[in-house]
Amino acid sequence: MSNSTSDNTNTFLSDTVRYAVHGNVAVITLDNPPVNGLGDTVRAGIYAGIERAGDDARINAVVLIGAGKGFSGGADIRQFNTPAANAQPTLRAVIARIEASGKPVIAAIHGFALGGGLELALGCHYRIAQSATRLGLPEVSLGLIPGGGGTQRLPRLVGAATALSMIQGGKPVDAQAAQAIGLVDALAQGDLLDEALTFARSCAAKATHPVIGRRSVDAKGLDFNGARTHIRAKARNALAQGVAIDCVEAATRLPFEAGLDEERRQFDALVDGDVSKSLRHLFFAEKEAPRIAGAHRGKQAGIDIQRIGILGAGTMGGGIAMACANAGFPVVLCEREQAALDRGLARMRKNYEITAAKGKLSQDDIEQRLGLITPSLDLNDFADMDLVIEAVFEDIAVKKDVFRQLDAVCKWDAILATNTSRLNIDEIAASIGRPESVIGLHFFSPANVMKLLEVVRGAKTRPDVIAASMDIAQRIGKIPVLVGVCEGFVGNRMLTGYWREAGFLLEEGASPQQVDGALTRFGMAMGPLAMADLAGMDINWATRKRLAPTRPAHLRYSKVADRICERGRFGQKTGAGYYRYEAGSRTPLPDPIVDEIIQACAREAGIARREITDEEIVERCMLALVNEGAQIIDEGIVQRASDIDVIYVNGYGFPATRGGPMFYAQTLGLETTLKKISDLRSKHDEHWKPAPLLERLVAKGAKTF
Ligand code: T1G
Repeated sequence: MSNSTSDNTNTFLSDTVRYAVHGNVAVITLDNPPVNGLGDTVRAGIYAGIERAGDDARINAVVLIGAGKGFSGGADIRQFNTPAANAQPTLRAVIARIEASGKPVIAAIHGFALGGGLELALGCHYRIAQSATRLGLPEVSLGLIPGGGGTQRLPRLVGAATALSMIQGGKPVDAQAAQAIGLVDALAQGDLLDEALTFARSCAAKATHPVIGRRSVDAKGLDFNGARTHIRAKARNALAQGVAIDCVEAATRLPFEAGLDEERRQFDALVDGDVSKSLRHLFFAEKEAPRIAGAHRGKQAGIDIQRIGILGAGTMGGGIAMACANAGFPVVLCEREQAALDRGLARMRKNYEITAAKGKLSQDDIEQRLGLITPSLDLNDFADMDLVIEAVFEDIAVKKDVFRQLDAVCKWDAILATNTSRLNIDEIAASIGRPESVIGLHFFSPANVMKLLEVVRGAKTRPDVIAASMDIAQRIGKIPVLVGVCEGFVGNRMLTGYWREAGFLLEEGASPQQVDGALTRFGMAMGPLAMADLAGMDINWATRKRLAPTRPAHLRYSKVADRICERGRFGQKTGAGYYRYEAGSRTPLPDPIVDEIIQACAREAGIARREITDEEIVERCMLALVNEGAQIIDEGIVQRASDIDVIYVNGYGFPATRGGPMFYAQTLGLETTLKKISDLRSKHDEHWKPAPLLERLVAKGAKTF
């Protein structure tokens, strides 16, 4: 007979926590969708439930269980830096109340117990988990450490070495692994509540119940300083990793309560810091980015993409084919000639072999993935494709011709996508009879690695084509951001001002290595000039020449990049650009030839070179990004400001620890940002005309875009 029959005491302890009595066991249910975040009402409800069970003589055990898809996803991240986060009872107080309960409290875990959710479970006397459960302390990914006792309890339960690995790495373990290390006491095979009630009754029969806080820590063989040296300095969570090590070390030398105090002190410093605020901003921004504003949440009916065709087996086409194959999608990869196809296939195999050499892929994996890619020399093989992505030469005439051929070959409801990085999607769409089926899928090189995908909606692109494109992007492991048509879409459009300022700073006195050094010290993965060399300077040179007739004559223009290109120096691909490169090396080396070009341009422009500070380099390059970003938001090219942050962090090496260009401006303060831009306008020229949106926001005292 099921022993989970409830009697009539099923009541709400708070808006988000329910209480029920099953025979002699009280059941406290967390019911705070979507992930049972441990917000203030959840904490208050649990506390009240433990009190009530303690006062009820009928009760001799308590089960704590989560409603919905998991036990608890941890503290309510949205409440951090608000009064609610520290509203009583705090998580520490709730856990202390559980530990003080004379009646055993059993955490019944399904789905996930993460962050504070696992800390809550660690405060319980016992833990039972369903097999398909993830248990972990991922706080470092948010620039935090466990702040609910995890750095003190986990080492006492599973040993300091295992605890340090889980906390510093932030990776969850499954229930079987959790049981193996002693993190859970039992696994539930059937109905979790039923088995938890039975388990609770067996626990209640024991004379005493384990309280983790009373245990000592086994720190044998742990080298905390060694762990510190292994932190990758550029890692977005490097700061939090270091603090996590400090707190686990504190667990090995401080009394328990003092260890909790030290953890709290360190947590409070991190949660108030800009790094964690930036990472938490990105956590939500990356979840929001793939959503189409105003569209119904969840899986939408409509175009179901199963078969993908890719035209062009070059670097981009091959990378896109690998991304699709990596996600298990069959791909038809078409080229005009066998040699190009063979080169593409060989490049893909080589890329996979490199990954395999690092132990991340087996030979079988490689064959399985390459087996999903069907080479073709016949465009008619695209006849049944649900989605065709062209990645041919970046020239509008070539693209239009390709689309005319696809229009003739592909089934009527196929989505026809271009991988162009900046050509006008509307112009391409207008060249065929079904513009509503045309969309831009701007992958970033290497397409099998970079997560960002700019999904460019044309003026006539159908909503279901957009929805299907955003969906397939996620299914192949990308973070799609929906953008509108403009010169350079979002990422590349913002680069224009960024590179403009870099060029001006060179003429005014900085060297390429100083410009790049200042920005990499700021946190950029790569400086703008080294990035230009990597991307290939010829592409932007062609764009500047195409746009030259439209360039306002009264605005300053740096000729440095053009002069470098005129010498056939296109960057790494030619062995020289802003820097020179030894044969076979990608290391940028200062080149006196470029210094001479810069000095000649400065002389021509009548610029007296001067000492340039890193601070000026960072300010001008960053604010150029921000000002253009504000204009992009104002034009509706993006759905939301945070989409720009997602684009720059995931596609352009912007430091996640600063949250993206727009979040960085918010951290500076919009008023300060506007003042700095206005000052630059007075010093330089109309390039620095503040974006009207920024002026409007500051005028009304807004703190965010
Ligand atoms: N707080 C607030 N909102 C959260 C949240 C959280 N902890 N976790 C998820 N959400 C939102 C998410 O933004 C989305 O919202 C919705 O819930 C569904 O999420 C004190 C300090 C739990 C595995 O880092 O890993 O505890 O966009 O789509 O795929 O020591 O969410 O729908 O409006 O991801 O089923 C530590 C983060 C917090 C876990 C569920 N915890 N979350 O995945 O759903 S800090 C975490 C996740 C902490 C303590 C410390 C996943 C999930 P919306 P979803 P899912």
